Amino acid sequence: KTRVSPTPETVSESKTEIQPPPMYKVILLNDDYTPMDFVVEVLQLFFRMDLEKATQVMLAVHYEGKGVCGIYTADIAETKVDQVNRYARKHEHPLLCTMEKA
Ligand code: TYC
Repeated sequence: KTRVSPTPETVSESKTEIQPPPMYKVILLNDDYTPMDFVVEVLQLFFRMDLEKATQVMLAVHYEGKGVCGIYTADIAETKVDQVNRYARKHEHPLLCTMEKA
């Protein structure tokens, strides 16, 4: 028999089971010391941007103070933040990466 409307159970499930996960913006902060080339390299390495897009995002951060590198689920965003901050420290640059709820 063909159903023409959802049962109450289906309506309830659609509310409790198919909500998208919370998303987080990964943010890059400007500073006075990290070389522009290094920031472009980071954006290419960890956010899969091409040279043109990475340069555009780096300059936006440089002039506006901060910028969004990408939007991810909590686990992926945390991993990106950690990778960028570790990579910056390894190369002795003060570059800071953080996240906030989208
Ligand atoms: N402001 C830095 C400079 O003039 C460049 C820079 C851009 C640093 C973006 C950090 O997130 C950053 N060398």
